[in-house]
Amino acid sequence: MSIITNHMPTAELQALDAAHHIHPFSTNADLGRDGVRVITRAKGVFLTDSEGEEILDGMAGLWCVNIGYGREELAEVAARQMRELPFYNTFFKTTHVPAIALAKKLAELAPGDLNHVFYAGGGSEANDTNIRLVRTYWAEKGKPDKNVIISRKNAYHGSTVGSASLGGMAPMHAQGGIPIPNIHHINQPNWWAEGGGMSPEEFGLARARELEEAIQELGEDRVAAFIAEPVQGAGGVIVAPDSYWPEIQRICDKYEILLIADEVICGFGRTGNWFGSQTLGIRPHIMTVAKGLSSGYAPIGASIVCDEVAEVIGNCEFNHGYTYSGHPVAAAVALENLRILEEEKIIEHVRDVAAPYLKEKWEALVDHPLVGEARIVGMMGSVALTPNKEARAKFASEPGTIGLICRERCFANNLIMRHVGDRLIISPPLIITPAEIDEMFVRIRKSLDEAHAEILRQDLMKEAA
Ligand code: PXG
Repeated sequence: MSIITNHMPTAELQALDAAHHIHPFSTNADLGRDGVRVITRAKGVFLTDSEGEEILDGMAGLWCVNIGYGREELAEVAARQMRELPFYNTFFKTTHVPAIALAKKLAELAPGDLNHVFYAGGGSEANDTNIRLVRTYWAEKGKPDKNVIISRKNAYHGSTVGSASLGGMAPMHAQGGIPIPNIHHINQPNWWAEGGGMSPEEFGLARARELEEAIQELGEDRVAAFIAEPVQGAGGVIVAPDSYWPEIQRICDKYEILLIADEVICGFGRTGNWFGSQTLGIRPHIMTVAKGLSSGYAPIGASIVCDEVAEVIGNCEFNHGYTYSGHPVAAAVALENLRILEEEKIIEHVRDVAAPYLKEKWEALVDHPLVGEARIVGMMGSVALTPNKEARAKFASEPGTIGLICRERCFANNLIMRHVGDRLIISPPLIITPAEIDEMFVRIRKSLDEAHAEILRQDLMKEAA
């Protein structure tokens, strides 16, 4: 068998990739146009590709490499755990030390009485668990019809059948026969795009009250849970107006609706606290976690569940579980990642150093001719691109055209920054230093200037009718 190494020519790797590798959320045409980028190694906040280019990773991998790349300790823990116990399951009255230790640590870190952990392989699986968990909870309490889960349009909760049904991404719902029944979507609190003539505060209240209206319409006895990301990530880093979350909390309390906070992106320091729920003042019954739980070094996710839900679920046999629930290597790696986050005071670094510095520079981007609003919470930010700031106008071009031009300039300048439609987003590793933030902004500003010149050259600086 031939061995594929980092030392093969890029073109050969690209050809093999094109021949055999199906990529998520990609068309062959997109991948083939100028070839995929082959990443070979990484250290700190920098990636290296097969051409030897050093790329500043403004997305922390995929919102996950919170402690940065290249931490030997995690490699060592993984190797040690593989030698000692590479696998054992957690079914059939069995457990192992990494699963126990990580569950105890998560119970300590999680707010309130979120003291119980059901493991999964990632965020999508954990959200699938949540669907079955909340429905089983209400069925056990004698309310089997209390099985509707309310979610939001433009939310992202994963790619499995269940989690994609929870998500509110229309292009995902257009494929593969989803959503599953009894998932109901309300509108998102995206003031910039959808706020019309309302103030952000009025709009936040109005959007939160859609939850109450939905509960009243569906019937209180039908609604099991509401799920939301504290800050919508993949939807474009949409930060709700301040009035939104207190009203959502009031409504969930009033109607006895289980609140699920999807912390897959917001968890483990991203917003300046251990969890986004703490930053936004939310009291969830269940939190979905993944990504930053292991800083992406091993695939692992979990549902962290409050005492009451865990007790009721424990009274029945919850017929649910994954081979890799609590995988010992992944759990050991996650535990070491949490040790580093805690002992190196990375969340304090975010709160006191990195996030305030990033915020100042990020919000100053509104002086750029392409940028309408700049929003940021902790280490996740977005800007809305617009041809007319005062009118909060959209571009006349196909949505995403302008965002893609900007992203391509970022890539060309060795900066990974994403676009979601005509929003640009960042979510760098939490360990980024002020000097690295300075370097990131040199690249951001250069990329935006080049994109602006290109947009003018193509005569695209035009408002939609
Ligand atoms: N919930 C949230 C809030 C997420 O962001 C998931 C669940 C699913 O997790 P897994 O581990 O199954 O992928 C996610 C994942 C993007 C992008 O384009 C975002 C995610 C995944 C892939 C792409 O921003 N988030």
